[in-house]
Amino acid sequence: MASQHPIAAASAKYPKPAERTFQYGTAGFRMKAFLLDSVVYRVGLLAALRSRKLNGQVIGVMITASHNPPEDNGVKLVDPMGEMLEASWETHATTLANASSDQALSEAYDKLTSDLNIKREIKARVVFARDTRASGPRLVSALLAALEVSATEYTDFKLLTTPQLHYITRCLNTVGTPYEYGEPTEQGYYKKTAAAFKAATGTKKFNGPVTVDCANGVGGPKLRELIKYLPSASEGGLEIKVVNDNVVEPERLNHQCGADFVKTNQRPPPSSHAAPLARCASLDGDADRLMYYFNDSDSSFHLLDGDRIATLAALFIGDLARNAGLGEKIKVGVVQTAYANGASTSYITQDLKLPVVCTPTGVKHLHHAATRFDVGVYFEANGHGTVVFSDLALKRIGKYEPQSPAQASALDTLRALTALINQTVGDALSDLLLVEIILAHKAWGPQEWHLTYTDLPNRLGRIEVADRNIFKTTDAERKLESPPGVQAQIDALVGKYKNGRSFVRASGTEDAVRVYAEAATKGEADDLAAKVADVVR
Ligand code: NG1
Ligand code: ZN
Repeated sequence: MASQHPIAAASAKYPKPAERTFQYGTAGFRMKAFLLDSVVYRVGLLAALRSRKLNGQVIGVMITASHNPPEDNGVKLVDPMGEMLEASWETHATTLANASSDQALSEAYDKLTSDLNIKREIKARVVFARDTRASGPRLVSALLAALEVSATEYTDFKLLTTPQLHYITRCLNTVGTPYEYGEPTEQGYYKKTAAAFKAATGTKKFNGPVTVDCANGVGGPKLRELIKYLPSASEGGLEIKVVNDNVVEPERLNHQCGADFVKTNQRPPPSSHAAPLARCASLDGDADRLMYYFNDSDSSFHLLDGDRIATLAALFIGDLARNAGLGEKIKVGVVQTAYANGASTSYITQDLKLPVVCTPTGVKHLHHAATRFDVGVYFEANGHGTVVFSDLALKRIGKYEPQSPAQASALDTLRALTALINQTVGDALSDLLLVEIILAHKAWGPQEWHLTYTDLPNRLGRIEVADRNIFKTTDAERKLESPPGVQAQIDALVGKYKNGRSFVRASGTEDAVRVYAEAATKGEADDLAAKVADVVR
């Protein structure tokens, strides 16, 4: 009998659960952790292929399920510049994950190797990390099996936030180039971020502490580490109070805390005892999402979500560019999804006079659209986002000779921000520092930030339907083209409400359909959402 293919032999320890179909979605593969061993093994194989295809550039593998409950886990690939995996390779990931047997897997692997013209002799290089979930170490062993059988050179970065792994991946692939991104280590990340934070702060003062809820995830220990590199409050630095950073009991991850809890429930974590007007923020389980919130003096709760962070960043960076004398040379634009509050979109176009682009849900779409601007600010309403600077913008910011002390000061701050902001992907830690810098420069508290515009009341619902795949959208998910006739019914309903807007789309991460509605009053938004939900059911 012919000896078994090594890929198939190693796969025998990680059998695919029968009758399961996997799909590489907006967040990679994500599900109950006990189902993931075969998926992670196969993703490891794909990482090796991707690295060989890209001439031995380093590919990242992150094991995390972000804001999902503790019993879930997930895995996703990071491309060389720290971006999400290129879309055409998502299909290859899905193909490998669904190969029905060890033998079928090795055949699919060989077929991809030849179809994609991948040269086996090129050295494959992979870096990986995980969040604090209990299933992480077990899934890492499945990944290691794949990296070893595919003769891949790898580095295990153990526990990292998702954005830290994106940062390290980009650093490794830019070493010795004109686009060098930083030192490719966790310490390098802290050093770069802290130095930029100090430079961007300048002589400005922080108005009291910020309390950060770390979702009992990996963001807790990493934020504590980052704080060691920042000036202390007694040295005039920012006081950061770290809460919900218990990673010893993994069942507490994302439980009654974290960015997703705050956004979904529109209230602070029950453990929060914040004083009126105190700045509070929440990270999600892998620290790529950030939510701000506060209670005003009447104890009413106000959320400062991704739309607010985007508008604040666009306002500040637009002003800095103008004040630095680069207003004509650097155009700022904002990218949102259909979930962005309509009031934020009006504020950007009418008050800030900046262009807005709407893309489908999923950071890869937003990121891609943002790279078309000189400075592209993108955030999902749920707090995932960042700012990307084009090469040309970086060059102009780097070379410009200021014509006055005022220009020099704005330019210094702008330069510091290009280093502070994690341009690879949304990063809650660097976004947190960005917000704090902006508030300090403007001498704003959360209330002044909140007063920039008034959110339209809105409602987000989740409906389970027999087959969510029949819901097909167009126009950046704002309109349904199927099932036929449904959009006309939605339009007729929307027309009856002042400032009404509503759309329906199938979730990419859950087996459900989401209904979003906004209108002039809370009662009307709820009513519109309920009526649209009835149409969909
Ligand atoms: P789906 O399930 O496709 O709506 C959710 C979020 C997205 C994005 C992805 C990936 C909402 C309404 N949707 O997508 O914004 O973050 O998860 O995690 O928040
Ligand atoms: Zn996340």
